[in-house]
Amino acid sequence: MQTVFEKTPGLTDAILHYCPGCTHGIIHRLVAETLDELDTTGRTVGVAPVGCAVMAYNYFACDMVQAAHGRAPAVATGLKRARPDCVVFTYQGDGDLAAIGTAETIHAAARGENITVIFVNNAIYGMTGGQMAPTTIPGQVTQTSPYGRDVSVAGYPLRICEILASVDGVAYAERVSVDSVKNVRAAKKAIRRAFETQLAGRGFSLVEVLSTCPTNWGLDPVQALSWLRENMIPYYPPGVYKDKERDAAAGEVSGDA
Ligand SMILES: Cc1ncc(C[n+]2csc(CCOP(=O)(O)OP(=O)(O)O)c2C)c(N)n1
Ligand code: SF4
Repeated sequence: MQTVFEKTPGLTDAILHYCPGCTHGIIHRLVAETLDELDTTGRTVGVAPVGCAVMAYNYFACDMVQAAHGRAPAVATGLKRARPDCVVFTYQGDGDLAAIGTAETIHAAARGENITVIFVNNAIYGMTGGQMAPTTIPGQVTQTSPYGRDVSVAGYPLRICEILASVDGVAYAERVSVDSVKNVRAAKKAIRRAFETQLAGRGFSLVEVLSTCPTNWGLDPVQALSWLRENMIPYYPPGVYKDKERDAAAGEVSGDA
């Protein structure tokens, strides 16, 4: 029988524990495939977060470390400084990166640490039961905002790519989505660009991936993709928010999406 599709060797044989329709699995695949294509899996160290991706250390076929809530960019900083020959990435949810880990994220970015951050934005705390996250969009119903997020009480969501684009140490920041084949392909391209940025020693790179949480959104997998498309994409527009190298080549100061 002819094989038409194979698991990338950058992922182990462990069976993913994610809920049906959760796009964490797609994002794992894109990261692992990219590391394989760049021939760097053997010298990569990934940092797993808390949250649903805590067990990422079981899935990536590279060395992995697990960091306490939000501390992944700080752990990655140590790893990269100790072993600059290694490719170092963090894989973090929005609760991990944009709530308790805000300081680690901003300061690693400000220092221009030569690491790559894969930021999975599903607008909710997934693992702990669907509480409101800093990325929960206005009006969105969660366990802790049962009448919808009220910005007069809970404040406004954080747009991480837009924030990081203003930080000088950031070399590359792009937002992508994995709601369609076309967008998955674009996400792969962005992830590759982020790792290439690190390999070229240009500094901090981040890819924000708009992702689903069908379980805590209370939707089936197909409805969850539609919800992402109709609600998250308008609030979090995909695009390249910063690419220092591209901007320098074009003679610009900084790029917009
Ligand atoms: C230091 C610390 N504080 C809090 C927690 C509890 N906790 C575990 S997962 C999680 C939320 C994770 O949400 P997110 O980062 O959005 O990831 P997702 O599960 O949605 O992929 C929290 C608060 C923890 N494990 N460690
Ligand atoms: S709870 Fe949400 S984010 Fe976590 S695995 Fe399930 S669908 Fe994915």
